[in-house]
Amino acid sequence: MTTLARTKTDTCTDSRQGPHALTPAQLAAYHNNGFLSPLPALGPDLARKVLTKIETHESQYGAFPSKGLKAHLYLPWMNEVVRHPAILDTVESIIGPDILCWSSRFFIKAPGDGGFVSWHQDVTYWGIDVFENILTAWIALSPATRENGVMKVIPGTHRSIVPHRESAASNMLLRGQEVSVDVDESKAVYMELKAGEMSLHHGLMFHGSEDNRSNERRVGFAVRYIPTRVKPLDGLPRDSAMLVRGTDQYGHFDLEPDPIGDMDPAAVEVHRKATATYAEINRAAVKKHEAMIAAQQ
Ligand SMILES: O=C(O)CCC(=O)C(=O)O
Repeated sequence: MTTLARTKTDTCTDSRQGPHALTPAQLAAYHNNGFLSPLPALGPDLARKVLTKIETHESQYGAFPSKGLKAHLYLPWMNEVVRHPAILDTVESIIGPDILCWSSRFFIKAPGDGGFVSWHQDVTYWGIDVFENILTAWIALSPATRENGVMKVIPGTHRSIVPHRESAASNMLLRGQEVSVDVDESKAVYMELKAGEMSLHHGLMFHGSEDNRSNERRVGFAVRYIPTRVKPLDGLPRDSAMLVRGTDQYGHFDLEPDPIGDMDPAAVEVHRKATATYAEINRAAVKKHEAMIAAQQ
């Protein structure tokens, strides 16, 4: 495996405030393993309400475009999820008090649809500094079980970066990317969650999931949080993100506005521009990371 210089996971100033702050033991486990699960997030009642809103939205507008990428930009009830205090208290413990929601997307698996997620590392295609302390809060809006294709991780894989290739058709990732190294499946930890709970995983963590063999829909919402100090890679189109806690003294990203109403036209336009820009960034970022990995081998 290609090992990068020490990531900033170890160097960030931990900030512990609010009732859902992590304990020192949980924080140590996160830094050591690269993930934490299960953790309280929305709770069962709010998770059920959000799921009902998603279903109503789908029945009105059809499936979310681009897997619901950044739906929090045009749906106030998804915006409330990315700003939920229990989630932000927990995230703050790891990345500090000044927090951007860089992105979000749904991972929805219908029974028997064959959708799976290959083993991959997130930050290799995000266009942001891979050395940084970046994480995903994966929020279960329905229960996530072994049978319905819960997310799995390989503990300790967040300390290095490996090359990726693009793979099979029913892969649910935007580019179908997967690590091009052998993965020891016997070490996989399956992060089962009740509706309203979440897991956290580091941006370099090897993770993936199998197909849904149950009779129920698995609905997950992955939210990507970064500290405001994180820099986009040089030479990419200017990216945007939403400030969800604290202040932004750096201005590395254009700050996205909160939506004022469901599908508000101005918010829909902000979303269209942000996702179009991200499509360009994603293509260019893959090439930059490949070049960086090759240079280190
Ligand atoms: O929901 C899944 O099965 C995979 C999620 C994932 O790959 C991610 O959050 O980056």
